[in-house]
Amino acid sequence: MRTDQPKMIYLKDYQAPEYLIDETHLTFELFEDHSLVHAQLVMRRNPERAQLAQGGALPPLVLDGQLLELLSVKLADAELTPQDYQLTSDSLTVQPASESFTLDTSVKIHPETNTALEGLYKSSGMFCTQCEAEGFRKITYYLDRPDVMSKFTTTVSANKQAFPILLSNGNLIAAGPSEEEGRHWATWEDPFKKPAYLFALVAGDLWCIEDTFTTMTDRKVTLRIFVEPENVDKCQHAMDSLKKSMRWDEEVYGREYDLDIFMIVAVNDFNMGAMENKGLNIFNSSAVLARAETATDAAHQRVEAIVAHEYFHNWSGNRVTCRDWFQLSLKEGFTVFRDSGFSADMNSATVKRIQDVAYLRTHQFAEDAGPMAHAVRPDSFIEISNFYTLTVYEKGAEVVGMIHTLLGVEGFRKGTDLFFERHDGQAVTCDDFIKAMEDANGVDFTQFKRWYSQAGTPRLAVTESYDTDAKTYSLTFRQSAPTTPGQPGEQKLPFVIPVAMGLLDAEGQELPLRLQGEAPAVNTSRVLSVTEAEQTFTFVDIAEQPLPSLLRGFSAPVKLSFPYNRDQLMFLMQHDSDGFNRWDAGQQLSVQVLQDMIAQHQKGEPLVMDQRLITALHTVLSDESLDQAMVAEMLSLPGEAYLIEISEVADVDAIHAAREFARQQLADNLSDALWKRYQTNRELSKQTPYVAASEHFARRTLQNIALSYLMLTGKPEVLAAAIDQFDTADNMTERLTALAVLVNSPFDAEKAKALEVFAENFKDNALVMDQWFSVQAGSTLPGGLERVKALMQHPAFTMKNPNKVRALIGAFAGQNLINFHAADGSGYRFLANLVIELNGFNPQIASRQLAPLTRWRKYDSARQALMKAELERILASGPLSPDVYEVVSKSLA
Ligand code: B3K
Ligand code: ZN
Repeated sequence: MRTDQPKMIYLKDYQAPEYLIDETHLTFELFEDHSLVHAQLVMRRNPERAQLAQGGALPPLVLDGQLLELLSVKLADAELTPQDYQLTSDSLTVQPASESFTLDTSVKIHPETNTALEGLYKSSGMFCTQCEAEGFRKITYYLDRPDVMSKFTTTVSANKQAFPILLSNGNLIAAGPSEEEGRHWATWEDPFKKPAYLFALVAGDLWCIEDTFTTMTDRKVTLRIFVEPENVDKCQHAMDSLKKSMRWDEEVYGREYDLDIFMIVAVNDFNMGAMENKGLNIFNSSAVLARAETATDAAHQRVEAIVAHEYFHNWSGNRVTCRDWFQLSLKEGFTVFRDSGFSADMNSATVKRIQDVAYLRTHQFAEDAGPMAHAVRPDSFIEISNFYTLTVYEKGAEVVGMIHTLLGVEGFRKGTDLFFERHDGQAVTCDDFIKAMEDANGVDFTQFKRWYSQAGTPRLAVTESYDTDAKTYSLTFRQSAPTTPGQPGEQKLPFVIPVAMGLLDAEGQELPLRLQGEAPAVNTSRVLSVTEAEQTFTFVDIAEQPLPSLLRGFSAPVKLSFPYNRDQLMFLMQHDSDGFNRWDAGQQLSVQVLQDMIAQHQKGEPLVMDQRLITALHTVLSDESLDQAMVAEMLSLPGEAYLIEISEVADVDAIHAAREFARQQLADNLSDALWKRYQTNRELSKQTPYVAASEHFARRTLQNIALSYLMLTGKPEVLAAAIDQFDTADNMTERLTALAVLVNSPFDAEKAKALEVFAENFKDNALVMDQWFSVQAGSTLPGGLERVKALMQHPAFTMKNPNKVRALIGAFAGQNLINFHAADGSGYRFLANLVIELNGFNPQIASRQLAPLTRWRKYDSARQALMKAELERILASGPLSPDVYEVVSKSLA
């Protein structure tokens, strides 16, 4: 860990590298108590920089390297002595004597004690790597930056019995026994140039499932998924997802896979979901393993989406990569947009959109309003690992989605085709992406590009006016942007905001949309491009006062407001032709109703719920023609985290009380309809073998949400149904929901029994035990912190495994808001202690877990003081990793 004050790095300081690496030849010798890495780099002066320097002496070569024990350096075949080079804690500097040369280094490293899970490390006995963003420098001295792209050849040697499988990127070109007894080796060659962050190595005792995929040009690709032997029965869903992804990327983007083999390896200790290393993706086992008995429907969908995401990176990220890490959204925003399109096509597109938007509004909007707010293309950072954010990923995907909306399907495809063709094999910028979109379509996106540089969620306030005599209807849009760190709101320039919309008449029919000055219209849905701070659009031939449906499909990541009354929202819930907006009308109605009750609670008044919400949801529940997944989404009230996000000052107690009261009211008033839906679907679940497919997911989702409401009625037949579902379900989706409703219920004996039975049955399955931890960490019943502390003593829990930390600590601080925000500050103290502990061995996870404390400005003054004091305590706790230092210091600024 560095102890000196971490440095801020700026985009404006970017300079191309002085040297390039054409070939990288690596040899790894893996041992139990250390590993040796030999690197031979075939290098030359970067002609671009040489030209700028106009002759002159050759600049020094500064290689990145951290936590490496240097054993030897050879420059142009001559052994160097310590007088010939400079070594610091993060660099090795040598002085080349010619424009082209080779550099050989040997280093000793310690994967067996690497707890940060970055670089080369060991997980459950196997060796694996994680190099993005700057982990390769913990493996060998290198130009560890994405604009240095090289061809890699990698030889790995290890004990044959313990590590029968030796993998790296590309194709296997040779393998054999080592001279040393009991060891063997394998050599892999990757024909594609790549930056070091895409390097991967795996050595372990793994089994695999194998399949093939025939590409659009009839090439046969071998597909292998490697896992620990006991998990080989849980890979089929990932394999199916991979094949679907490969076909979809050919059909939708014209992208074909390029190597003869594609491999996925599942590892248990992993800081995030997965990593797109060229030809050798490394995955958190939670993002690979899925079968009915052990993984929920949501987990199946997550596996499908992550397999697709990483596979899609082969083009958006690997073939065309980022020039520097400020451009991260070039690959991440675009690839999230691509995986969302894939998931939408594989499942219900509307439901996928609803889920993405609910997530964005709850979490990304909160980030955008907090101390770490940054633009989609940030202009500075201390630690790049802190910028793998919801803004770069999800808002970045929304920005790409707006380009898609503005250009249409065909125009967008022309743009991506040009982008891939023009920049194949290059490291480029977000501007290059936009330029390809512009050039392919003959459009000017100069103003649109503000989405990449201005942070914060824009507000868009809309008002209407109807002229009865002229039969014209006008919508006026006023946009504004909030102040974010380093960017005053008043200095921000107007965004281009595509507003997809329609107008409904009193019967709910959609009206033809003709703007003043246009030819007569046929379309009833269109996209208005709002480009000015204030802008009015006037529609003609509007025979009666219409009701607008705005921002259909959430066509821009903004906070739109329109003064709808509750009857109008109920009308939109029933009649809007846009499914997303039907759901959103329901959410807006719920928010209004909940906000009434939040105010009542704050005034100490008894809570009274507007009965219209019950009526509206009764209508939804009774409509058997609706997609069941859609019914389930509409029945779900806005979450507490979202209600906090939209509050000026969040009153956690009032929000929790109001929402719980609303759930109880809905349960009591809709219990007949819910019970009917529950029983029908539960019967079907009993009769149908588990299938991981859209309509089955939909049926089980509605069944489960019905059960969670019904449980609030406390009726004995519901308790019996929950117990039966827990005992007899053939799949984790039903079993886990049954467990969750019991855990959140007052039936202590039944709860205890279910928890015990579950733990006994699944004690050997770490991923299932993660779910067991999460369900308990999320229980909002009093005493949450004590339960979590007790669970940390459970033999299945360890702080060293990121999945466990997320399952227990992350779920508590992120989802169990009423307990985490306990007025005495105990939740904050608990989290701060854990962050301090995690900082010592896994800075990335420490920094992630810290997020809830950074939002301190959102709460009442007493809680603000408590949260701030904990942040200050972390800052004073000793030498901090750059990761934690950056987040804490920015939060306190
Ligand atoms: N590219 C990786 C993320 C790497 C995070 C490094 N701290 C996974 C993904 O987005 O596909
Ligand atoms: Zn990604």
